[in-house]
Amino acid sequence: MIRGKFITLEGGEGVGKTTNLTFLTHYLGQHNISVVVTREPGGTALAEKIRHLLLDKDSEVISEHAELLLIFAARAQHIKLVIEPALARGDWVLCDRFTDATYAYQGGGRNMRVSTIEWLENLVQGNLRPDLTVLLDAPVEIGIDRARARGVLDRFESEKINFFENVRRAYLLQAELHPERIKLIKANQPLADVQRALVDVIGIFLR
Ligand code: Z5A
Repeated sequence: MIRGKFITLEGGEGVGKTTNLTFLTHYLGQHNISVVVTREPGGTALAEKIRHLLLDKDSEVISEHAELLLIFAARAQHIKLVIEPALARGDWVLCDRFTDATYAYQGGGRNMRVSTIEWLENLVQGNLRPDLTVLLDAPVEIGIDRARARGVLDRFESEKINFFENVRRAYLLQAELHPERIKLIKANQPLADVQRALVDVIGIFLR
């Protein structure tokens, strides 16, 4: 059995990850590829409970270490129950955010040490890394406006603009550090253009 591909979508608030994940799922379906669509934090019953704790705006103050460890606890569960079994049976996994989000939000946004994140990444993931990561990038105001248009903001979305600028910077640094894996697509262009770029990037795996 040929192992499936592990593809992640990343980017700040409202850049269009969910919209493009749906598009990509249909596109791969047309190529007869069996796809598991999932997200982080989340993807299993326990990990979804952790997601709820992390996004709850009315919770007690969550310490930065607690936040980081909860994210990796959810990830450990997600990898074991969903991601690894799917890849092993030959399915492709499309995941809305993964560990690049931890480098961006906890590393960039919360200013946590990169070496701590790396240590947890190695512990929880072993050798597992995405085969491809699409980074949707747009000026933070654009994404925030799109997210706010949706209504109630969660615990992350309630952060100040400076936080999101730091998140974006950390994402761009990840792309610079991993140019083979991370492909950047400008998200502040018409959706049809974003999706054309997405098809180009994914095409490498379909040949
Ligand atoms: N988090 C973390 O801190 N550390 C971690 O390791 C991980 C996560 C994994 C939950 O993520 C939170 O978890 C996240 C970081 C933290 N923080 N926040 N916030 P999430 O992925 O569930 O939440 P999100 O980033 O807020 O996703 P989102 O707001 O749903 O955005 P999106 O999926 O990127 O966008 P969308 O829903 O596809 O699009 C938003 C709107 O824009 C929608 O109306 C679209 O129709 C529209 N859109 C999309 N593309 C376009 C273009 N090109 N033009 C015009 N309009 C567009």
